[in-house]
Amino acid sequence: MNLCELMKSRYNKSLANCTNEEIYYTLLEIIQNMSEEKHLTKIDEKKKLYYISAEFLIGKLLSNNLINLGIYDEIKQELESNGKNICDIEELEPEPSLGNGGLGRLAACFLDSIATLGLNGDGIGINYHYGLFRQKFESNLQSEYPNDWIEEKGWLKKTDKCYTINFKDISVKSRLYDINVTGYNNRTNKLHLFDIESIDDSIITNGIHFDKTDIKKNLTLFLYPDDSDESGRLLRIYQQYFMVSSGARFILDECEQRGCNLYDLPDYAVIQINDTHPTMVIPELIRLLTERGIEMDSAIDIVRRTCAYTNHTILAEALEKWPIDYLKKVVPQLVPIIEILDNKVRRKFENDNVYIIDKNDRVHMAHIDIHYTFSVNGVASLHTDILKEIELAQFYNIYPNKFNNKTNGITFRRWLLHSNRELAEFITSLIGNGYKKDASELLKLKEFSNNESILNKLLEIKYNNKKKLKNFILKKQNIEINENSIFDIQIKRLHEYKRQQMNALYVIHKYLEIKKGNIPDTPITIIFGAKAAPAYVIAKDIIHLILCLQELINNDDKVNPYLKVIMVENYNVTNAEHLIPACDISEQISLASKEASGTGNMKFMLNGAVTLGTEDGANVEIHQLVGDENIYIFGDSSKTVVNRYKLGNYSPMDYYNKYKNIKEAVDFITGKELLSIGIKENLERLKNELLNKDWFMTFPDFNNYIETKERAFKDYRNRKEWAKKMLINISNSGYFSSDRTILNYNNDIWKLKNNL
Ligand code: 26Q
Repeated sequence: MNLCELMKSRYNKSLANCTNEEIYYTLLEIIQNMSEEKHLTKIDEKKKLYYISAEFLIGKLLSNNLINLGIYDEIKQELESNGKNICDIEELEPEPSLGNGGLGRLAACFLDSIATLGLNGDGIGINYHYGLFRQKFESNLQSEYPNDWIEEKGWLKKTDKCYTINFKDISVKSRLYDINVTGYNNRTNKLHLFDIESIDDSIITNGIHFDKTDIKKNLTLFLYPDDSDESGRLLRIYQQYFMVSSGARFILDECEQRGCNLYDLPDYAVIQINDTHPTMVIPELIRLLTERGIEMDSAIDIVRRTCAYTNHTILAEALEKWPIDYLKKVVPQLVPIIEILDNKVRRKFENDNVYIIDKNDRVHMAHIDIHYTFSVNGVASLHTDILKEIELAQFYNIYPNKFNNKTNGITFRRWLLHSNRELAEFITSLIGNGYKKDASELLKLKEFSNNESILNKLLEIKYNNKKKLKNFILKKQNIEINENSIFDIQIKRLHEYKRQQMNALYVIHKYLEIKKGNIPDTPITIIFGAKAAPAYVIAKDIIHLILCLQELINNDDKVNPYLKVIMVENYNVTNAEHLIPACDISEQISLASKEASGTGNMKFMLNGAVTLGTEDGANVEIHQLVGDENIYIFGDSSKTVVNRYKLGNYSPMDYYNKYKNIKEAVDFITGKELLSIGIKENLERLKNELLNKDWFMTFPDFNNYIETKERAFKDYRNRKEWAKKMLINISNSGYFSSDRTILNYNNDIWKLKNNL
C-alpha cells in the first residue's frame, strides 16, 4: 500500500502537505479494509469461543493494528520521509474507555492472542459511551469527568443486528457495533459491543452525575456507575442483563446459522464468563432454550456444558450478591429459573454455603457460575490454590475436577513490540524474530548474561526510555524528573489491598531521612498512577496524601535533588505504555493472598524492570522463574496473613507504639507540613483508618519493605549486576505471554481447532 498515492487521490495533495488528521483517517480506513479481508467465516469452523465481559480495556488501536497487519515499519518510513511523525498521528486517537483495570486489560490481551493463534473466538460486551471516568487532579484531589471517546469516524462499526431487550418495566432496542481485532500475522476476529440508541448525554451534570433511574437515557453511558445507592445497583443489573441477553441471542443466532440444532450447542459454542458480571447469561440462555421448545432439565444441561467461569478476585466485597428483590424489579423472567437452579442445589447438597439464594434472599452470582458451568478457573497458581483450599473449598469438595488454574498473561505485541520498540529491535538482533510468535524463545537471551556489551546496551535502552518518560511527564504535568535517578513505579487501580499507602509511608520515611542528612546514594523518583472508584473514600484520601507529598517534596529544594514524587494524572493504557519501558523497580506490594494475579508485574518484567514485591498472585511464579537473586521479595506469606485474619487479633496500634519510624511516618500525615498543603479532614481520616483498622495490614510488612527497598536501591549502583538482573527477567518473561495462557485455555477448556 502506497500511502503517498492514496493521499494524492483522496485529497489531491502530497503526503507532506496533508494534515495529521487527514493521515489518521486514511490510515484508519486502510486498516479497516485490510483487517476485514482477514476476517474469516469458515464453514468448517464449527465451534466458536465467546468471551463475555463487562470490560475490554483495549487501548488505542492504530499502531497495534499496523504492527499486527505487518505494515507498521513501511508506514512509519513513508511518513518520516514526508516529514511526518507516526507518534503525532497516534496522539490524535482517543483511547477507548471500556474498562477499569486488570480484568478488562486481560480480556483485551486475550482477544489479541486468540486472533494471533488463529482461533475462532470473539468478545461480547457493552459499548459504554463514557466508559470509566477521566481523572483530573484539582486542589490535590481526584475529580471525575466523562471520557468522551466515541468519534464520528473510528474503529466502531455499526451493524444492522438488533434485538429487543425486555425488562420488567421497559423494553429497549439493542444494536450491535463491532470492532475488528487483528491477530499478529493472522486472522481478524471481532469484539461485539451492544448499545442502545436512546442514550442521552444531556442528563450528565456536574462531572459524572446523572439520573440513575432514567434507564432509556443512561443504560450504556458509564462503566460501573456509582453503586452506593439502590438506583445505582439496579442500573448495574440493567446493564448486565442488557449485555447477556443481547449476547445470548447473538450466540444462538450465529450457532443456528452454522447448523446447530440447539441440543448440540456445546459443539458450536463455548462461553467464557469473565468474573461474575456476565453470570446472568446462564439463566438467560436457559430461558431462551426453553422458549424455543427445549425442556428445562435438558436446557440446564446444555448450558452447563457450554459455559465456563473465571474468578478474578477473592475480596469479599467484589463477590456479587444481589437481593432477589432487585432481580424481581428488573428481570422477573429470570427469577423462576434462578429458583429452579437453587432448588436443584438444595436437593443435592446439605451445605447452605453452596446454595445460590441465601437465607437473606440474596443471589450469589459466583455460586450460579460454579454449579452451572463445566470449568472454574483462577488466574495464578497461588490464587487457584486459595480458591480450592479456602475461599471456595466447599465447592472444590463437590467438584474437584472442575477447578483449574490458568495463570494470566499479556500480549507481547502491545507490551514490547509497540511500547518498547528499541528493546524489541535489540532482542530481534540477538535472537531473531521467532520470539514474537513463540515467547519461550526469549530464553535464548540467557546465554548473553555475562556479555558486557549486551548488558551495556540494555542499560542504554533503559536510559533512553527514561529520558522519553521524563519528556512525557514534563509535557503532561510540567514536573521535571532526573533521568539518572532510580525510577520506582507503582501503577494500578487504587485499592487499600494494593497498598499504595505503604509506598506513600515509605516516601514520608525517606523524606524524613533526607531531612536528617541521610542522603541516598542514587536519587530516587517514585511514580504513582491510579484511579480510585468515585465512592471509595479512603482510596481518594490516599490519592490526596500522595498529591500533597508530591507538592511538598518537589518544592523542597533540600530534598528534591534526591527524591521526587509524581502522581500521573488519568492513568490509562496509553500512559502505561510510556511508563512501563522506563521502569527500574516494579512495585507489586499487595497484601499476600489478596492480589489474584496482577498483570502489570508481567509487563514490567518483560521490559527489564526488577520486581519489588510480596509473595502474592503471579509474583510467586515470577520469583520461581527468576530466582532469589533477580527479585526483591518481602513481607508476610499468604499463610501468615490468612492466619492473622482468622485469629482476628491484629492491632495496628501495637505496631505504631512499638516502632518509632512507623509512628513518625503516620504522625507526619497530620503534621504541620502536610496540613499546610492538604485538607485536614481527609488527612485525619486516613491516619485514623491506618491506626484503628489497617484492614490490609500495612504495618506488619512496613519495616521489611523499607529494608528490601533499600537493598534494591543499593544493588542498583552496581550497574553490570543490575543489567544482568534485567536480562534474566526479560529472558524468563516468555511464560507470561498471553499466547501461552490462551493455548492453556484452549487445550483444557475451549478445545477449538487451531488455525496457525
Ligand atoms: C463488583 C460488584 C460491584 C461493583 C463492581 C464490582 C467489580 C468490578 C470490577 C468487581 C471486580 C472488578 C474487577 C476485578 C479485577 O480487575 N480483578 C483483577 O483481575 C486481573 C486479571 O485476572 C488480576 O490480574 C488482578 O489481580 C485482579 O485484581
